[in-house]
Amino acid sequence: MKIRNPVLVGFNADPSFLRVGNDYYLATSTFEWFPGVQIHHSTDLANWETVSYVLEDDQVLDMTGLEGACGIWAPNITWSDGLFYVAYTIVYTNRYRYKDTCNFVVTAPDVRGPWSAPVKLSRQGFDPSIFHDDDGKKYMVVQTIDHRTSRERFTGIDVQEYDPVQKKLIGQPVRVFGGTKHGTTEGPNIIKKDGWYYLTVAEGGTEFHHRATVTRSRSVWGPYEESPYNPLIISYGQEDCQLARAGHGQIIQGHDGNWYMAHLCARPVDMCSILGRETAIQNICWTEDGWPKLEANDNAKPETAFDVPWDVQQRFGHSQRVDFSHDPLPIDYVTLRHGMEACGVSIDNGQLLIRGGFSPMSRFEQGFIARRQQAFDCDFTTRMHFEPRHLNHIAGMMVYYNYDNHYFLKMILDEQGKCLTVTSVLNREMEDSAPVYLPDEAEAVWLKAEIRTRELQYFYSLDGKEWHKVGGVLDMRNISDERIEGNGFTGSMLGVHCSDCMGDGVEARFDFLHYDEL
Ligand code: 6LW
Repeated sequence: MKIRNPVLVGFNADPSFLRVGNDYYLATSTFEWFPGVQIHHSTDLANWETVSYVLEDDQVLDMTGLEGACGIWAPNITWSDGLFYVAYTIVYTNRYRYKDTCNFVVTAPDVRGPWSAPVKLSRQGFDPSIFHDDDGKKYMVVQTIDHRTSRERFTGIDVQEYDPVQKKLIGQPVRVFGGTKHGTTEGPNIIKKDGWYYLTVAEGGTEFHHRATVTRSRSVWGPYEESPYNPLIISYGQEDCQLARAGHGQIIQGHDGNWYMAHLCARPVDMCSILGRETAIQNICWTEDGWPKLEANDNAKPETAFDVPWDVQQRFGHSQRVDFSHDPLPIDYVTLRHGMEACGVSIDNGQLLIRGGFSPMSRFEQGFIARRQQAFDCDFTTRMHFEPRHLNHIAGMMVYYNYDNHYFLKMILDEQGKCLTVTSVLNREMEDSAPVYLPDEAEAVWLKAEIRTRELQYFYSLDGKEWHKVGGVLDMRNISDERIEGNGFTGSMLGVHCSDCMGDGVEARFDFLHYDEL
């Protein structure tokens, strides 16, 4: 049976891949979004469901004031002796040569938790993974960085023993692999097969030159030699390649005995990854001389489908209507840097209630809740109850990349009355559309974002039937990794927001959120 890629669509980057029995897991990065570390589960490799987040407590994951694209990077999930291990990095500062990072590991008998208190591993580098050797020893494998301008910025992969009883790293870190000429060596993970330790890394940077490189050694301590078949996967330079940016992968053996790799990819529109970095799976075979390779072709080109030897019905689409009068909030909805409660978001009397926070350009107190855009063509609709008493009471709907890049359909009270306007923020440049005035008696207003690949048009309605445009057509390509200044690691998010820039306690209520893929 053929399974279509990507298997995780929309912002779902840096996959770590695990099988336990007949269950498959993927862990993906969450950056500044809360809760941290998303766990996806499948039994057939085709249909994946978000089953949990690892870091759900504000005390355990403190991202107060962190810049966009900081926070949780590249988690790694493994399993040993009845326990799941998740290693992850919190990136506090990411200012090119200097990075302030901290690497942690947590464990749990079930991916749904409860997870142990985080164990601090190290503060050098990022993308830690845990390797469980068959002699019972455990190791942290991590990428490293160098702040000297005379050196490569990413300096290679270190291995250090981890003692699960003392819950700390022991001995000294050993540099086991310096990376290849392609540089930006990151995302390391080790598997053991036929007496070889195979170290897979991402190289070339997560943009269009991204690739996966595989190496091996007879000892966990290296030295690791490069595969003659490298790269293991690469999109760059491939003809008619539907999955760009392929790299950052992990190989596992399926319950059928076949081998599979999950890896990062993107489907850019005019070189703009609007849906962010996604996750795909490829079939892996082993050469006679013991190297893993893509089964489908000799060019290491990512394929848009892979094979499994079992029957499967792949489900597509993520349309979802949440009616707060009877539905719980789905796991897909996330908040910025803090949990819902700290963000002033709650379900109250059958409505979603957002207590106003700081403006959407702040890194603090965001009265905002959002979900991923997971299809190029979709509508996002809500009905909002909001009574602005001031210009600085603001609420509405956002198509959001980060604080410096978003399109906000917002309601305010200006000198002439209650109105809707669209504010475009593109790399901090702000522009407002002409206000559209609402009748004073309008008690609720429907808001809609219509997204058609490159184009976004906002609408409002007073009855949910007759729709009127607000502002002009907006360019969705601006909501992408490539167009935003600085690191672009997330993707387009759709949500509802309330700002209280007076500080007098204004709030907005929403009856439903309807995300509808076409
Ligand atoms: C991540 C690194 C990477 O930590 O990008 O694509 C970084 N690979 O491994 C942020 O996602």
